[in-house]
Amino acid sequence: MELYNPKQIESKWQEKWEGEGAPRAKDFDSKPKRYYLVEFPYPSGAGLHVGHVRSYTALDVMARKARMEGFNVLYPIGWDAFGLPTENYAIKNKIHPRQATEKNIAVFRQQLKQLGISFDWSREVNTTDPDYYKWTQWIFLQMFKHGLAYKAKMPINWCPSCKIGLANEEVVNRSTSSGQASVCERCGTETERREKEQWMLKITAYADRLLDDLETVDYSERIRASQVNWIGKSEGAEIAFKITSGSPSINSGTDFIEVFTTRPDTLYGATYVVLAPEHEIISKLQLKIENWAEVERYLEEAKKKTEIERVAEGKEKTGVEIKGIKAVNPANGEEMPVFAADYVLAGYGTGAIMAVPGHDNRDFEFAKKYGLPVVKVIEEKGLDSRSVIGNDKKKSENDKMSDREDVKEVYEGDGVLVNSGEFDGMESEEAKDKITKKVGGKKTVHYHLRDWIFSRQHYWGEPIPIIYCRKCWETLNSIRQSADETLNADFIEHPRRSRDNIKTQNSKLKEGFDYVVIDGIEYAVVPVGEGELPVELPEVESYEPTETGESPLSAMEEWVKIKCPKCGGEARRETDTMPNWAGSSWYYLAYATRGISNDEFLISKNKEVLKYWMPVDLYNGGMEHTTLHLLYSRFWYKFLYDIGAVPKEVGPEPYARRRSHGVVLAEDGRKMSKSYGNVVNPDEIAERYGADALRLYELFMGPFSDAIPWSTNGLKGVRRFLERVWSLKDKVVLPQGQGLKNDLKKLMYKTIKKVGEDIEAMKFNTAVSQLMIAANGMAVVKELPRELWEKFVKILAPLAPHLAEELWEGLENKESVFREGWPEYDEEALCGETVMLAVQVDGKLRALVEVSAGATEEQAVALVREEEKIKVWLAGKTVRKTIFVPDKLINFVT
Ligand code: ANZ
Ligand code: ZN
Repeated sequence: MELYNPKQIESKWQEKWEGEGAPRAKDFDSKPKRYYLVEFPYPSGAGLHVGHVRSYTALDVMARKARMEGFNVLYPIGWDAFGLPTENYAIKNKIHPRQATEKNIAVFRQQLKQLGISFDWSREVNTTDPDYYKWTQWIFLQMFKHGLAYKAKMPINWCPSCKIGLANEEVVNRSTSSGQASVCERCGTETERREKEQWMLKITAYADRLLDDLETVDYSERIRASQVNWIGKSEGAEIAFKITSGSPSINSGTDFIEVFTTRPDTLYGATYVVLAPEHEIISKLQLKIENWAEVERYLEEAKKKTEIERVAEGKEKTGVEIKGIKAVNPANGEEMPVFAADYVLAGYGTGAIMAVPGHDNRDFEFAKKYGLPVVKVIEEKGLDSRSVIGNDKKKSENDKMSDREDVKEVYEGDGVLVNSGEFDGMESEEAKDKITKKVGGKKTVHYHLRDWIFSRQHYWGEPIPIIYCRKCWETLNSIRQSADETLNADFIEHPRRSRDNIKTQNSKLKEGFDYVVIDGIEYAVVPVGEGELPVELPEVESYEPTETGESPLSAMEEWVKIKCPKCGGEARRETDTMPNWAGSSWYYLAYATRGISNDEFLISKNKEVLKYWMPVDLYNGGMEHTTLHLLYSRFWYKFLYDIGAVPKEVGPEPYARRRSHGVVLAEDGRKMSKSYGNVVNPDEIAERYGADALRLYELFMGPFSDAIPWSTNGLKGVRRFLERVWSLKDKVVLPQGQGLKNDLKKLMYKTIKKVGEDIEAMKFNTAVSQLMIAANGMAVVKELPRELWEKFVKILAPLAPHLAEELWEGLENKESVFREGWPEYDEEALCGETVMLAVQVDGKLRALVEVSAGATEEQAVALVREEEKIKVWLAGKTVRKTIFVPDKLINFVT
């Protein structure tokens, strides 16, 4: 008997699939299309991860099956190749990042081919290819022209050692002696926050549509919920609190703090006001502040923390009272203290809150620490106040002060108002509106979603195609001055509201007045002409960031200096590059338009081909990309749709269905990591056990969306299964004489049905186990009819393609098994199948009843209760519980 030799089999078939056998998607083919998409990898130096294998194999199974079913399948792959790790590697090893990238891609490509993933390699894309990023830059220019790209001063994470601005994703959280700290990913130094002019993309303009359109797509619930949370739509009101000051001589009486609250119904319970440390009004009121030195010290401290640290749950709240000023509660005229505290964030709402410690946990913690009063103003419906207050003695209604001291628990829900003047007895929902109205508040909606910081001070990214021109600025300046006067007036009125800031910025952009200040000199912002794209990355000597934190490109004087495309004057280039989220925001369109000349990628003719392929039928990727990448790419797609780069017929969403695979953990249950030394290398596994074994094991390891630890035993089990399948071929008899043996035939039908349905439902683990059941069934017969064996090989093919091809060829077939149709099964034959169900009453066997196999509990109960024998035993009794084991047993507990 010939032994199963995957190495030989696999390299043989991989070679065949390279040439004529290569799977190709055909634009405009008359067959129905299927577009399967996996997140393209970042070609890191570490090579392919077993996590990639899980996702890529799963969709490979679906793609291969769909081809057999007669679909024109697009299953492409490419490289998301810009990014910091490659840049760091290049700096360390003194090679060009492009060289490092090419080397890594070659390794990845080889690895993927060795796994037998049926990608259409003719459509490969690479985000670092100038022909590709030309279009990434083109999209940026369109956004700029539509007022969606603007420059603003933003707080960034600054590494004082590397002298570089880091994006949030480049900062890691680490525990230090002083608690959690944010440190630089490169060097481990604690980061600070700094303000820097950055390019921003206005994703918030799409917040509502990104939220509402989730209704029109099929995303798993986990993914949908995390998108909803990330967008964080929050409806509430803005309410103004007047500021008074102890020294009336300098009190102009016109200062207000505007707060954003989702709970205006709790206004009577506000006992202090909190400002974010960055709130502009603090410095504006400096003259009135009695403890300025102390306040300033606190503001400095707050700068060192990241937002994540600031809002971390359970972290001790800090703050400082701003002495010398008070805020007036507009509902009851009570004066209350004002604090600066970093649990209030500058970038959300108005950057100021009214604190209601009786009904908000964060405020409660803070109030306890600083000895501030806590007032209960909401009573849970249907409870008396005793249980809410958590105190044993019930207070008399008008004993408000002592009520304040006794509140020990926070009630965050809605309810009925108390201690709220004329609103007592009203329900929260109604009171929200009425109180807002009474105090002249304004109903508003805020989103947790922020605009996207789009600048990076790195080399290895797409250059932002913008030019700064001094001469254009001078020409425009005279017009600008008059326009600016009105804009400035607006700006002074709402200095702290970033949204207004943005509006100002944008109206400037639209009118062509946008400018930046570089080293104290103003320049007009001029977009690079579309015909000049791509703006290619220049060759630089060093990829290290500059001393000032500017991008390495800024040191390239010959590249930076350029003639202004508008006036021909001396101008300079933007030296920031795009984040590595840029190229991945539209790559699914690049695959679909791959057959088109690069000059037309997103313009003109391609519309038809996009109509043909889009939307993506199924997009699978990591749960960790659910918020950033998935949201960013939906945003870019919607924008392209709005400007007509994507045809209307495709609809406003790029992905019809989105799923996520669970992480593959190490055998020890921890995350795989070089530092733990527990990384499983897919190459080594494929070498030792075979690619088919690796594929099948990762499909079999557990439910697709669950995190699963690696198990070498599990892998060995799968390998033994493949060996068993291999040995079955020796029992095949051809041609077969009489009809198939009935039970074997049924088993095969059942297997075809289950494997097919499970693959579509992405239940790969149960599909594999059904194949195992079938193999066991075939192992016990002496002769295996060829017809049956053929069916088995076909349904095995998408999962273990190498072995299936070899077995198919062994049946003297000339063509690939993937040219075959997906086998059918006889539904009726399956329906006819019956089993004997053991029926118990109170645990005692009372009858054996024949029911159709796979009957549900409901069906079985209905049938069984009609049986005379059972009727007798159940007469006069009530069934309290039914225990049902499908196809085996039913037990009535009375
Ligand atoms: C008073 C109040 C009473 C609040 C109460 C809550 C409960 P979401 O739902 O996340 O939008 N808040 C507003 N701006 C903030 C900022 N910049 N930083 C930190 N917290 C801020 O949360 C809205 C609530 O979070 C607002 O409603 C405000 O506290 C706080 F019983 O106002 B609330
Ligand atoms: Zn110019």
